[in-house]
Amino acid sequence: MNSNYDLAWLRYDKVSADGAGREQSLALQQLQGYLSNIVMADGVSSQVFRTAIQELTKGIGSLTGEQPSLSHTVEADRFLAVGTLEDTGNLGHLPLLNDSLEAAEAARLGEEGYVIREVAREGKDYIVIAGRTEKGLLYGVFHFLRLLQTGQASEALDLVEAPKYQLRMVNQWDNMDGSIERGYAGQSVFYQDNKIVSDLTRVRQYARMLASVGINGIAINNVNVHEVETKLITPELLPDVARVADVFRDYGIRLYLSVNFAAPLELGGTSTADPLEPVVQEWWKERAADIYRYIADFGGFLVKADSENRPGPFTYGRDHADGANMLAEALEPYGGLVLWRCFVYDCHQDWRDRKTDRARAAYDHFKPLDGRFKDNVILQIKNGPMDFQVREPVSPLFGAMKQTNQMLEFQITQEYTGQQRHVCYLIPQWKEVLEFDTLCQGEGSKVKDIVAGQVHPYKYSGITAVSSIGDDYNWTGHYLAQSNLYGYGRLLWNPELSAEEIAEEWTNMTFGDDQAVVNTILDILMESWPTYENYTSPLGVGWMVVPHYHYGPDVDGYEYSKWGTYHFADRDGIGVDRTQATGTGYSAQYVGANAALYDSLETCPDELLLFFHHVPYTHVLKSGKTVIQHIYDTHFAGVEQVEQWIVRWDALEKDKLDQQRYTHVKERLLEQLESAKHWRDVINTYFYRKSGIQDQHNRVIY
Ligand code: GCW
Repeated sequence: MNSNYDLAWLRYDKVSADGAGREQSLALQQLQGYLSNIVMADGVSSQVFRTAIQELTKGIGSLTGEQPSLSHTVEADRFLAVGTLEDTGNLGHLPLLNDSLEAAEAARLGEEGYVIREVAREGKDYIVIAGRTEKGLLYGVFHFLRLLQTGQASEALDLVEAPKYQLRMVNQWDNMDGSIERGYAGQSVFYQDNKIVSDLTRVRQYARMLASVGINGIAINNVNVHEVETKLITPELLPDVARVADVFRDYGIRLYLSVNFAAPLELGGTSTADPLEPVVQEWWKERAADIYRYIADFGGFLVKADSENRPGPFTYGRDHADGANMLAEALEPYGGLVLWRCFVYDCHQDWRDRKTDRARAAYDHFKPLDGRFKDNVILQIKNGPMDFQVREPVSPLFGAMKQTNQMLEFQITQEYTGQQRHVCYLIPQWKEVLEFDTLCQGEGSKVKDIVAGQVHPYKYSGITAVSSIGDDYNWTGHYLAQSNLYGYGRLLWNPELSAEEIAEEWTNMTFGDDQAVVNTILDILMESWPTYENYTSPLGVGWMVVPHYHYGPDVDGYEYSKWGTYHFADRDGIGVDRTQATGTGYSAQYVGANAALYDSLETCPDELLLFFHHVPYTHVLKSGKTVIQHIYDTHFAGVEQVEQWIVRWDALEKDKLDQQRYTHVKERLLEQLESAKHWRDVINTYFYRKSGIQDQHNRVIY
């Protein structure tokens, strides 16, 4: 494993009074008096508290070039006060905050929120960073450092923050041989040679990065649980898993494991994995007892069952509620959760079968089970009904189950969005998903509120995502792809932040505040998702990628396969008829006006047209263009956009950016350009040959 790493957005580059970083340094100068003394409230001492203090001293030390002093007593007139409201909250005889905190604010803090506020008392003037708990304090510290880094801190600070979501997780698809399923940034930082690595330095650094954006849970192994990984829940490997849990605990992050549903059969010598067999139930209870002996705060199990050839309850004629509940019962005495994935579909479909529709699968399997799951089960649902395509509708399963906890699954790793060779900033896509109004309880039943348990009163809910990191020096393969990991955490903390705000924060923290650099990067990020969509598969139809590998175009790669991912292009038209009258009826899984919107050719939004309808190439879009002309135009435009980015990158003064990052990004942009041209020419040529229709602008099509 590569043990060298970039500090990502936690660089804390020292800010000087001139040149780059001027904005920050002005803010720092104002705060100088406060920053040199940190006073800790009495009574707090946990490991997370120590982490918070370490982060604060390290961050301030690095940003100002001066190590702050640390004490329990108030000597200076100005200082930074840190503590928790749960404990005594006193600074000697001075109150930390309690009496300046309104009851309503205090209630809003919850378990993980914090206050940052200037307090003036008895001739002392101090900035307080306080959480209700140590975890809240840790998040408050990272927020404060972010304000310093981005030049937004001032002495008039006054803010109260709490996360929108209860579970804010990442899922590693790491295997113990060191490979990462759909990983595009090197090998695993967790495993090597079928063992958990002994040096956890990079894991610790990863924990810092995650905690700095508020992540509080991690599943550390691939949902496809292979032979060796099946043993992670046994005493043979638990001591090592516990070492990893210790690292994450220091940063307020709970550890989860993906489990193999057939584990009792494969490891335990039982003759079945039937969830209703007492011997199987007993086996899982014993494993739970083992796990909690090693990891008292273990989060729970993540399960991919009856999905893409993984074992599951269907083998025994049982359903997913039977399967999930059996595991939930084993974890229940310890407060553990079962995160049960809904990515269940027929991956052995006959392409000739026009009735089966993979998009329908999750809803068809799970909706009828509403009310049958135990309350420590959470259904984990991918954002769309297919599989993390550049454009998909939102899964109609969100909100469709009133009595079953739900959480949302995004994909940070760019499996279908350029594999971290192309820039594709995904926050705008995720925001569209979160803002989608399902109408499940009438208007205003948005996905963002459903998965916060604010539409139906779920006991557990939240958001998770497949991580994008590996042991590459820069963590994410493409340096600019760090923005997706950063932005993911920020969005989960506060989904009201705009994609631009998040991008700007990240860019400032990572690249400083040179306006030309910041503007160039910001523009590239903000244009990147629509650009990627432009030169890849059109109008929501998806796929058209090289099978299995999923990078680069292969229009018919999946067309005659078993995977249920078709576009049905012929000489007259293209698209999947998912309407109620003549298609698969998928559109009826949406509620009321949404079902009608997608079902009708007149109202269906352009960008999803081919997801829901099969239309002639001459069909006129709302944009006024025909489908075929749209395909040609967007594919030419997509390539031109990437060309423009390269022009802008070249125009940056090289000394404003370090050579390493400058050249790296340039190389990736050049690769993206080549790939985009390939996409353009393959797609345009394919549809020109199918349809025989000329480009109105007579551009080169082969
Ligand atoms: O999109 C598919 C990926 C698989 C992945 C699966 C899943 C972990 O191509 O590699 O398996 O999704 O989400 O389970």
